[in-house]
Amino acid sequence: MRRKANLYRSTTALGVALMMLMALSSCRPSATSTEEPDNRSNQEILFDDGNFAMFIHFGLYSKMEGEWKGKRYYGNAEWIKHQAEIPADEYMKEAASFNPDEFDAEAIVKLARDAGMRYIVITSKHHEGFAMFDSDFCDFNICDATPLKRDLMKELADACHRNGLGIGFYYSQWQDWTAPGGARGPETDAEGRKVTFEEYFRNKCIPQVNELTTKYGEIQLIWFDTPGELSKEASEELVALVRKNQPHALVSSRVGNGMGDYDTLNDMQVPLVNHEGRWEGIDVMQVGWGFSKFDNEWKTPDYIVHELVSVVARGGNFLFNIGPDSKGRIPEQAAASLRETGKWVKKYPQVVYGAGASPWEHALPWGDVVTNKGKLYLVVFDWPQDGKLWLPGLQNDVTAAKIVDGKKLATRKEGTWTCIEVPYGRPDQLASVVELTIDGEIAVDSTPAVDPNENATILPIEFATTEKCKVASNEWMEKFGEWKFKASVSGITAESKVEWVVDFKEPGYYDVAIECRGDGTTDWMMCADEGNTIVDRYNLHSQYAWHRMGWLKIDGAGKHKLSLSVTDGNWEQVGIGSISITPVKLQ
Ligand code: JFZ
Repeated sequence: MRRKANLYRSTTALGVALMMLMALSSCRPSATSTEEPDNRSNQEILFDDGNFAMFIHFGLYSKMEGEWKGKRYYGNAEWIKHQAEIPADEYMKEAASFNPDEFDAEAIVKLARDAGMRYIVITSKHHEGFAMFDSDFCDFNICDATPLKRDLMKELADACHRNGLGIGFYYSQWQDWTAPGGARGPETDAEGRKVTFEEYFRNKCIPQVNELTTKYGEIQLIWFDTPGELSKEASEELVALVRKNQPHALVSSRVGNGMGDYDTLNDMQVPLVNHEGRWEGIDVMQVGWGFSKFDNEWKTPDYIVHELVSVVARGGNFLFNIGPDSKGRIPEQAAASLRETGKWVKKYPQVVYGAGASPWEHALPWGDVVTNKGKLYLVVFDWPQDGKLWLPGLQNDVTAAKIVDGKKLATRKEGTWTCIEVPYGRPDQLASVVELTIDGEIAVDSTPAVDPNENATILPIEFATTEKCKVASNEWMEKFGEWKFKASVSGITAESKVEWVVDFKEPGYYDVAIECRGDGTTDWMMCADEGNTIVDRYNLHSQYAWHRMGWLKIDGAGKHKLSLSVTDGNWEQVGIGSISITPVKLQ
């Protein structure tokens, strides 16, 4: 059983009591269920211990599959009304020919189970305003406006309940592009009367959330989204409504105004260091959330496993999206990728279910670490070539080591390092798992360390300390809705300091490279605290790129401070993303 340090932001007395309980227990990373009662609701347990769930974007937009009037739209296919600027009345007419009669709730639930996922969250009404359930408060819904006339939310909720999965509903509470008064929706009704947001909220949003929380049995959560300019009172009212009807259901932080029971991080973002509290990382099978027939960038099992492990290792729960097509079918590529992911999860359940965050608090050069019942699980994505897996900073003695479901391994300590003797061939094509049993409470020095193998150790700017410059997160859209994030240092002057403290196992030469951007010629210098210095000159461009600085000499093993500076050139335009350090192997 896992306890997470929690920023439980419920306003109820129960919530406060729970928060205190969790804050207390979070000091004990490996409490077993016999030591203390588990007071968490089923929903909290599914979230905290399940760690892997399915997101489904399915709506009227799925009918278009990324195409409108013969034109292709890229990125978020669920935004096609907005992208193709389709007028509300024209868009609403599409419902008459939306017939996803191959939607098979049992098959979807089976796929989620095969993938190892513990609950499903489906869009019951996205920004387009179309309800995928039978609603008494707006006819623009799947039962009243389509030839199908099936309440697909009920079918999926029932199938989840029958098969022991949780069910949660996504509901777009602020944006409603077809309901008069909804954000980005028509400003007037059919009679030309001006309609306020308050009227939309009262007459559609609140009644529909009431339907979702009363008609579908016990639910896992309501996933509100894009709160926009929603008032604090409106967010409070939504939370109170969910609480009244479903006392144990969770509410996503995107209900707005700092409320909600857990944080949803930005799309496709895994934090670099452990994130406190109850939180969820989200990602998507294609580029967009709704199905697009033009999008072939299916995530591979390799990517999904890596992402899942990274989210769990940072302390979160992973919600991964698929989009059914216009007939309600799960695309074959999505199903195949998820099934393969599930095979891996079933082989290593202890790495996912009930697994806790990495004591290193960040990824390691070869992979990541999770904890479970006091044991350490090293998930290795880059299997070492020379039979030695190096673990930095573990202060405990290792009493046993093995490949999960495989042979025992020998380990030894070399200073602050633990060396695990591993076979040359990687045991698992996707990601291999090494189990360490250790003596006592886990104690780790999480200072970034250069991997002694020939892997490059990459140190993002988030691990540096900086002075007289600023670190900012840059975000940009690659395609419509495809967000990318990158932290970098800018505002550099001659006085700026950018420093990393890094642990080196051996003295010797290390090949250093810098990921940076700029405009034109710039001169660079890197100094190690022992006095060794290297310099170089680059002609930089607006895109981030790697530039090799070359061999830096480290005289003594252990922790060293590396300082990077720009000594000449167009400082204004310089941005620094990361550095990489690779041991130079010399006989
Ligand atoms: C929203 C929706 O607009 C989108 O269609 C999809 O449903 C997604 C899951 O959520 O998009 C967002 C919302 C918030 C951020 C990014 C995309 N964010 O905070 O980075």
